[in-house]
Amino acid sequence: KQLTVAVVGATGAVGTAMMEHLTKRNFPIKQIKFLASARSAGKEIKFNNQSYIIEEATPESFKDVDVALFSAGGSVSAALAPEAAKRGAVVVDNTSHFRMDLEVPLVVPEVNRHVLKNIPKGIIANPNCSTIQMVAALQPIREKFGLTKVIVSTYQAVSGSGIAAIDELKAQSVQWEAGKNVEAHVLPVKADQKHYPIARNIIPQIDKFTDNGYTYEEMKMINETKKIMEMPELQVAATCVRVPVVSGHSESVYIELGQEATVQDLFDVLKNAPGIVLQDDIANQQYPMPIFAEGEDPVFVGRIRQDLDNKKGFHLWIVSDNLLKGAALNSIQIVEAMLEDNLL
Ligand code: A2P
Ligand code: 11C
Repeated sequence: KQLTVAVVGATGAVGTAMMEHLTKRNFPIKQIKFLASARSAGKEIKFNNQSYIIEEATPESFKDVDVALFSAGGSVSAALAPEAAKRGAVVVDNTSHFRMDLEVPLVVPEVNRHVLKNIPKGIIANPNCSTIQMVAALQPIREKFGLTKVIVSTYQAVSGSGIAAIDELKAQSVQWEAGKNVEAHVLPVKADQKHYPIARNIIPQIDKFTDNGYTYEEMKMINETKKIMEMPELQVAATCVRVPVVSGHSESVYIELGQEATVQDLFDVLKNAPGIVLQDDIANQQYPMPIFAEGEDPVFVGRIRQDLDNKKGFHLWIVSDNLLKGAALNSIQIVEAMLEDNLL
């Protein structure tokens, strides 16, 4: 089946990755349109060696669209995703806006593709990038050994915060080298009061703070993990940190299983898990790193160690390209899963 597709936020960091991956995966496209803000309307964009004109996203943009891939920010999704769904499009939304809505499935195909059977609002949510790579790696372990607790600290790349943050890291690196004043306008959060340099720094704030002292990013990891894994009872804690890496989120994850296991048991499970590459050979200094994960599809897992005090406890290091499995690729895989299951 060939689909008419709209990419909303086509000029952004995720939108660009979305376009590259639609081509790379030979996605069955009948027609495609590229939507962004009025600022970009009329500009040319290249897709699959052809030129297209970017259009401003409006409710009418979605007439006759089968699948709308949204990554233009929460407020754009809030306003336009229901309009797209009303016009018959299946929406895959990359923002956090609808994720915790009980009538919106939140999907990582390797974990819970079965929920795609029921899409009451015509909207499917793509989880937060740092959540996706973690649950993709934990699901096969959980299936075999159970899971009771997750404590994660993230090391997140600037591209998670969009093109402006990538530009800022690059500009600040040049400013440092030249001995100039380092200017910070974007990170940690464009809309928050203070901004700090990310070049030569790490920032323990991603998204704004909620009332309980955790940031929204941390609460997203906690709540989305429970929803996707269908484990409201799972104990989850997260600390989310921005590091001066362009793309590729890294995570140090401590887990407690439902039963005792060995490192070799976890190797065996992860070696055969879909979408996972086990990269754990310390004798040869093999472990996942963002510089090698950038541009790659899989979730890389390594540094697996048994906790020294708890035989059910394990430490893992999980790395994946946040713009790919964390965003564009997972969105495309959701549509591919629907096609395979005859849901479109
Ligand atoms: P534009 O380039 O026209 O501003 P990023 O996350 O990399 O910053 O990208 C954000 C994406 O969201 C861009 O494609 C941007 O388009 C798009 N966008 C921002 N505001 C709107 C809007 N009001 N309507 C549609 N797209 C928008
Ligand atoms: C980041 N994880 O790295 C964020 C970006 O909820 O979709 C994705 C935000 C979201 O900044």
